[in-house]
Amino acid sequence: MTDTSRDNLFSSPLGKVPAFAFDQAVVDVFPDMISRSVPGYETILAHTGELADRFVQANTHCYDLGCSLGASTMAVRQRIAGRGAKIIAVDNSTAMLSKCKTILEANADSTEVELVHSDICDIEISDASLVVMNFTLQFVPLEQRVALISKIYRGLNPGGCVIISEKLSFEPESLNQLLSELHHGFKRAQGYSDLEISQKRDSIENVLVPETLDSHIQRLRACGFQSASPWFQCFNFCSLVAIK
Ligand code: GEK
Repeated sequence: MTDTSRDNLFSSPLGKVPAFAFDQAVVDVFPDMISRSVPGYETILAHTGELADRFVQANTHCYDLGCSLGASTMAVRQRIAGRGAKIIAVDNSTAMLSKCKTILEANADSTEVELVHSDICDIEISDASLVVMNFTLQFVPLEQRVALISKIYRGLNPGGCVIISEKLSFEPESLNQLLSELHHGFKRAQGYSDLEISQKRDSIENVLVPETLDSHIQRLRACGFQSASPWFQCFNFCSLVAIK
């Protein structure tokens, strides 16, 4: 990895820390940022592929909602060759999508991938055997989350699967604090300084709004998913699977 792709966006004192945005500066360091910030990211990607292998049906649609640079799309694509399925990868950041296109073109594969520039709340979901939302729901305004999960439920074929990976919050606050400190310990071990950790936290506050595991499960059930469970958790990061 070259120095230019190392995430040092928050390494100097910024004075007033701006609200986090998925702009070109973030895109340029994104793979390094997400792998040093999200404990279990590689495991979640690998098992997104594993779940794709189990759930993706021939000639159906797979959705990668909040695809960023296409890491989840590629994890799925590697495991579903020859099924005639199509992956629809959606993101509302132009900078992300443009680099994602370059990366996907450099890693050509027989499975068709359609890149869509849109808010995931505005797209149609149909004939889906798999919907992946790896670390994206947390950026959707709280009041839009029920409608989004309901839309996913309606768009999935019976037996279809949604994967939702998220940062979690915890109750009571003392437990939230503990899990958050363990996460910060992980980031320190990955080479982030205390200044970087605290400025990133200020920047992402109010942009990334985490919920409790209970809230996720209850919403999934209320939207129709009777089968829903976390399959992975490390500190305050979790991945859930729900089946229609
Ligand atoms: C991965 N899944 O590497 N509509 C569309 N895109 C959105 C929206 C929205 N409403 N809100 C945020 N995004 C990826 C990682 S990153 C997670 C996902 C993170 C997009 C946003 O532009 C960004 O690309 C992505 O969701 C979240 O497996 O950075 O923590």
